[in-house]
Amino acid sequence: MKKILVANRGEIAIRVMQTARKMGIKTVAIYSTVDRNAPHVKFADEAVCVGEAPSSESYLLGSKIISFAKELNVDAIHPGYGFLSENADFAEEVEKNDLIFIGPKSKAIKVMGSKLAAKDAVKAYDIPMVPGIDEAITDVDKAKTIAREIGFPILIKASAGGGGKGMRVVEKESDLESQMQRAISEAISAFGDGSVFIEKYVASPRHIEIQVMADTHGNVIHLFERECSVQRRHQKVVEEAPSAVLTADLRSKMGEAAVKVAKACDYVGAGTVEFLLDENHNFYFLEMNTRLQVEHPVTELITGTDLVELQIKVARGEQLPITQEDLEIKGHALELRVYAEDPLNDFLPSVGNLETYRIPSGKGIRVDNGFEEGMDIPIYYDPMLSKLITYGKTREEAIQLMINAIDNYIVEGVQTTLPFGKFVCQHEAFTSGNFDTHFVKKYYTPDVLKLEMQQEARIAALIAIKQYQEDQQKLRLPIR
Ligand code: MV4
Repeated sequence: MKKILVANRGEIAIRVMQTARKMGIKTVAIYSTVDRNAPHVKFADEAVCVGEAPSSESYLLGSKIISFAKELNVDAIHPGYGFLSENADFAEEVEKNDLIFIGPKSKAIKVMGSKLAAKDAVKAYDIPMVPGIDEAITDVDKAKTIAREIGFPILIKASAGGGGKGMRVVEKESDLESQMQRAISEAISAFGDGSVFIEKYVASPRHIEIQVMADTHGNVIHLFERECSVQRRHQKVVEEAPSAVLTADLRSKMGEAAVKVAKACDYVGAGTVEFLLDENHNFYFLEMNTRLQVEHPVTELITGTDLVELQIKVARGEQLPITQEDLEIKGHALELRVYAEDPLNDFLPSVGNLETYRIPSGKGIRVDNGFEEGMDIPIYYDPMLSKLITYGKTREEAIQLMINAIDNYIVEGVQTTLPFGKFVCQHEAFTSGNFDTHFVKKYYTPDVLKLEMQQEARIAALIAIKQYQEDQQKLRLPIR
């Protein structure tokens, strides 16, 4: 494998290319017209424009990307996350064109892309699942019978949904029929598939996911958990590894379950098995993501692995170079997704120019960055600028490192989620580890953040005045 085309942009494109370069593999970047001068284009050995700014006219044009890959004698394509990374047809077309898809086989993508097919595949492996019905429901009376058995509140979920899309909470039986009809029609319009099913609603869960890695020789390992409960409208904002609440016993049970899920779909490559953990520490299989996830760096830091390197080795047909016994958790890692969004304005995208853009560095700080000072934030794509990751011996150290790193992350010209990240890291519910997926809804309001930002501004002003007065003393000039 001499040359890899990275079918992505931003921080993940650079991150994948960095590992390819470390392995002596040449890289090809693709870009849209608006990304012509983007850092991932400059970083690659070669680059090719695949079309206009809208993703549908560039980064999502699978066949066009494949034809460029063949023209440039590429051996493999890495999809990153998002875009085509979980598109089974793309994976199939890549392989049909004698290129290596750095990811799972299209069959595994298909199975795990349907929540019902995923449940079907894993149920033979005795994996704990949320009580409910594991087949598409069309008959309201049957739905009512099942709902009565499992008890309200229940959740109606779209089988083709994911990441919170196509989910509706139903509190009482009288709402069931109308909510089911809406869920079905929404699923048809959003996913082209109206299959819905119901589950018992787990009221205050933590969102815990297990990283798995499988090779083509039957070896499947897990690389422990990531806690992803701090989310805003199903968008993860802060992730960490390990979780603050998992016991060794729970970790081993969830790891074992995740490995079984991977085996259930003959998984190859890097994947993530999502679980809910309820207040009584019962865990339930939710779904499997068949891609390298945004938050993978926290796993790399606590295990000392490079997951992209493992992906490439597996794609080359090699055996995994590590066994389960080789792996242990060392230290604690925290990740903040830095979005060009305004936390004081309902996290709406903050469009503009990165007039000032200085990223922090130092021991225990990693920034997977996709932007440079002076760049405009394109409106066409996910507004994530970077991932700020800190690593310490303990969770407390990682949190303090994160707070300091946020203070040293200087961005002017757009608003970012950096102040929100600091709010999270300083909140008692977070620092105590006593939080769940409702953290943001429970504790965050723009006013709380405004107050904190004003207090900080006041302190900064007082420091500046004190410094000025001291300087004046030294210069012994009369204070004007
Ligand atoms: C659930 C749940 C509670 N009960 N299923 C969210 C997206 C997808 N990964 C599955 N998710 C959930 N499924 C049952 N039966 C809670 C979540 C969930 C969540 C729900 C609402 C708001 C934020 C959430 C964050 C993570 C998980």
